[in-house]
Amino acid sequence: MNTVLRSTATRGAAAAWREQVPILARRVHGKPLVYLDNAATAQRPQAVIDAIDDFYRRHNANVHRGVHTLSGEATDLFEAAREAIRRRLNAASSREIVFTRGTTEAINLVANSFLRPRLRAGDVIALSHMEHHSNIVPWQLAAAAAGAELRVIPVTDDGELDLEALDKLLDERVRMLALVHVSNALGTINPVADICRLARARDIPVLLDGAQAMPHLAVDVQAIGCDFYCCSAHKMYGPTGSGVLYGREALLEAMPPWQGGGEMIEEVRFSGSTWNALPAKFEAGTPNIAGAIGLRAANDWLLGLGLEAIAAHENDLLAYATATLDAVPGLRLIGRARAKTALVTFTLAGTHPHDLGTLLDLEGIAIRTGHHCAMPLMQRFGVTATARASFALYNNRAEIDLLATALDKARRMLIA
Ligand code: C6P
Repeated sequence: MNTVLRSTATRGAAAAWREQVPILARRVHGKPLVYLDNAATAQRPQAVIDAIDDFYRRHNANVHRGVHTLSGEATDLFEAAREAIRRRLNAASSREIVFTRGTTEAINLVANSFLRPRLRAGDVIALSHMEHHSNIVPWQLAAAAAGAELRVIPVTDDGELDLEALDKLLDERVRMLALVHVSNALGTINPVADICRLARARDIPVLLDGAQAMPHLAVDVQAIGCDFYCCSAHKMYGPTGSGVLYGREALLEAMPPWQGGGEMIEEVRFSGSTWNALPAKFEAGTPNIAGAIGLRAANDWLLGLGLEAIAAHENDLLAYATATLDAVPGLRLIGRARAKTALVTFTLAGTHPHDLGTLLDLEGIAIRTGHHCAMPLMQRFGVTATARASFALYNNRAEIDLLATALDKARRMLIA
């Protein structure tokens, strides 16, 4: 199929995908909702809403605890969700899939349980200038406790990692490399498999923050060669408060628990306790059962639509948005990496991003404005805030046209 026919076909499919997401039929300030804040959280398809509804209506019970029928059903659904995510990530075993509250909790788990016991004064944790605060602060806390330091991989003017600098920076003092797979503020897709190869040759463990990768890309943790991979259900059309830590089994096995409570133990005596097998060792307390079931439904939905078809459509949206916004007078796009997901970050001369966001909201258009939980990156580009439009599989070119028109209108109003 030639490119024009292919992009027309994917646009047709995207129209059908959109109909499966009920909230997109909403109006805001009397205008049809144009939801372009998908990197903050994506909207849920009916399939996810139904899966959670069905769980609470028909199967709700605690997991791994009861001998009764409902508990067995809930446990089966919960563990089936784990297996679905194992398959999605191509992890070697479901023991390597730990359910968490999201990416943030997954990173904190690794910083506390894996790194802290190994970290000594003078050690180095390497991370990049494009990290989300969730992939900075937990390492900062661990470094402060041990007298270790952070070392930052620079980002180029186009918003790519400086790979030459990265190569030099990974020396024998580095105990951990923590890196974002896809930047939430730039859209940059980092060459994580190459970087993991480099790190592995130097025995440096790698954690990848996959929060913004999972809605858009196929992810194979074995092919990438990372030690840890983290993601959040709500960025991939699933519920909030649910996410995953993938960890290589040998590493998870050697790590102490980081939270104590029910389910993570094998035996408890006042003289001391022993730990449950993986992954229960890291899942203290009643887990977010409906969250895991919703995550599985979201993942099934994504795979059912087809990751390749989604990528084709989103690449079309990115190219269209870049060309359209480049034509808006005074607009500065930040981040022009060669490999990007469908996300544009920008400033508009003479306007503050928050004013833009407010005026766009009056047109029914939802974007995110501010520092995007990436303050160091904002500093790198000499801004305190930007506006960000992040696209999902259900967005379309017409919405990008509406965005450009609304930006132009806002610009005239704000600089008048
Ligand atoms: N970024 C954004 O608008 P949680 O909150 O744990 O689900 O995800 C945190 C997180 C970690 N890493 C990256 C790359 C992220 O993008 C996020 C969340 C949202 O960009 C909310 S700040």
